[in-house]
Amino acid sequence: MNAPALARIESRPEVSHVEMANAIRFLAIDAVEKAKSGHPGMPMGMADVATVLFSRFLKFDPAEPAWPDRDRFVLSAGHGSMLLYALLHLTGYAGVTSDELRAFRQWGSKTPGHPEYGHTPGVETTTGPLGQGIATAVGMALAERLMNARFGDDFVDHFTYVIAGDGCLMEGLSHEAISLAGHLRLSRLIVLFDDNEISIDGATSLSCSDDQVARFKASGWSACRIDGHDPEAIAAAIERARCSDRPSLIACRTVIGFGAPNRQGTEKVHGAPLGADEVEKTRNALDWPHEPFQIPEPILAKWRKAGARGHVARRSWVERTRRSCSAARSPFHDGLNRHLPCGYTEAMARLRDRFVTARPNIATRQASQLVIDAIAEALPNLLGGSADLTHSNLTRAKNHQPVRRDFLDGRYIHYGVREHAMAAAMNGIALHGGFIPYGGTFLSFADYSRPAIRLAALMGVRVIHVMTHDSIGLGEDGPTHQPVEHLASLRAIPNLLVFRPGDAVETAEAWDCALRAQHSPSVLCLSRQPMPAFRDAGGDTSQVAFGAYVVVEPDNGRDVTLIATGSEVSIAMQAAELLADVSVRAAVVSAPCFDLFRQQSREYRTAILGCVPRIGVEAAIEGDWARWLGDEGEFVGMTGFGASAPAETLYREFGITADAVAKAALRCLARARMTASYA
Ligand SMILES: Cc1ncc(C[n+]2csc(CCOP(=O)(O)OP(=O)(O)O)c2C)c(N)n1
Repeated sequence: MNAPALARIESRPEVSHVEMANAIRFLAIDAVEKAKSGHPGMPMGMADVATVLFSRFLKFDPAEPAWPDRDRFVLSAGHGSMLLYALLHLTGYAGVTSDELRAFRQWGSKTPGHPEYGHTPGVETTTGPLGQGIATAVGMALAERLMNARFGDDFVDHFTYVIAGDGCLMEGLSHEAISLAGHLRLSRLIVLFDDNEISIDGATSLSCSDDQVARFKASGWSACRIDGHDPEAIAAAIERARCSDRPSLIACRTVIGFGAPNRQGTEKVHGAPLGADEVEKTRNALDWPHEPFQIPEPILAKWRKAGARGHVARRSWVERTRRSCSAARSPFHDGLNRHLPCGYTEAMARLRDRFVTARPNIATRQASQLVIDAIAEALPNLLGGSADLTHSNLTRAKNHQPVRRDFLDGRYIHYGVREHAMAAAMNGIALHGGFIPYGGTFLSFADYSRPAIRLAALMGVRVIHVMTHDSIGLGEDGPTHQPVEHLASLRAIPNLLVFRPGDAVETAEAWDCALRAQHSPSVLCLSRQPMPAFRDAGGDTSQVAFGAYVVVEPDNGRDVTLIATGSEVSIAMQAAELLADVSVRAAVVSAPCFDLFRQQSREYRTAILGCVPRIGVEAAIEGDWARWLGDEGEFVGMTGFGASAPAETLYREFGITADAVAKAALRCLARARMTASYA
């Protein structure tokens, strides 16, 4: 805004807080009305809180939405998306125009039903599944403190603010998240709780009697309750929270649908348009005579001025960091930069060569441990962790010290038994920027983190899940711990790379693919049990990057192709030898990543799979194996849950053996011959 324009605005009578808040309310009302769907109640109720936060506290610059030292704002109650879109529009984010608000929830608009990261400027994370936002924000607030410990206040010094509703706090995930945040004393995390005592079914008293303030205090937070419609009370509470040495909850008592005479305070206003009659009455009640989507110029100007507040802070951050010596500046920018440094490429290549030469017969979880140790120094922004299974997942590098509330220089996070919060926090860490997070648990517990993994895939963030104990091969712990359907169900998530490497070389290559996948999360499914090495160098290119490749090719053509993943590749190789004994030429294909294989050209896929009967081998349910096997193929794997016994017994009893694979191949060949003779 130029100086004369500012001077004109300053000479006018002051625009009131109420007018600014009503601008949010009516943009939400009008957009939901036009879309004929959406959630007006929450934006109307939280408009006062949001106005105070965005006009007095939040450090942001709409001209540079990705400025690294901005405060993060997370709308955990994502159904109230119009609150966020209204704020982005009012404060001047270029992409969020009045036309975009008019196109709320419509095809191609920047204003989808729930906020989507990467889709709308100023949206820090995708929210909508309740509880995810607050847990993701814990990761952001943690990343902020870790970066601050490394680079100091000049580079990193910001807050993470969250608006969460009753629904977010009812979700179990919120408990894992607030417990972790309290334990780590994430003092830059401030949650504004929309304490309106209403959810979809009606009063929250129908299903919940928690004392949220006491609950948060018990988890090590500062917590208070205020009138969420009193701007000075809101401001004072935020001031106090900013000075706390703990994360803070501000329970803002609000009226859902504030201002709608017949609907406010009831569930009717949660998720449906008010209707023309009630909109009219609300306009009268709140003294807002303006046409739909019309914001009077002085009010818009006041909002734009609020949006321009952060410009100076950003400029001074740019100057400050530019002045710092390059020794501090380059690692900071290297961390934010998604590319991997040369040192990493060399360290990984050295380790791969070592594996090729030594051919270690080790579990892939052990190979993964060696990978982490080998690259940890070259990748200072690698941030490890485990949900209390460090010694099983083998996720901690020798030089990784644990993060503690009094040691934020650490590089390893003991997430505790909180798989879901770990996955969501890793999303927040990746979104914040500066780190590549990875975290471990057992593959069978992927279900505990699945909603956060799905969001990572939807957002396209690089988060690496190390999931060990990947099949019945874990043995005696039994069927509760033996994943059978997990590979299939994870493979069903779009944009999630699911790797199941079969030896040390493949494990190194899978890690490399995961680290290079800048816009996809990955799951590394790793074995508990050792298995024989089968890979030779195969040139310098990663074979895992192709998703599937030939490990054994008979000299004079193929009769059958045996396709396997992980620990079953060696079973397929033994089967190929059995078949050779009866003069059947079997190729063996290792398929460590279906998703990457699907991305290869049709020619490549056909060359690998061969135009012959195909047998799939995987100690898991069939899932979408038929895609690779066709109708003529057969699958050797699990058809139900596992059992408690030593691994060798389980493989034998469930019929996942070289003998079973060879027999399946012979059956397919016999069928193929019969079909040919009829034709
Ligand atoms: C995990 C999940 N479960 C269910 C829903 C559907 N849902 C959306 S809003 C909502 C009620 C939330 O209540 P509250 O947080 O109090 O929001 P308010 O009514 O105050 O807007 C529900 C159940 C969801 N979005 N996410």
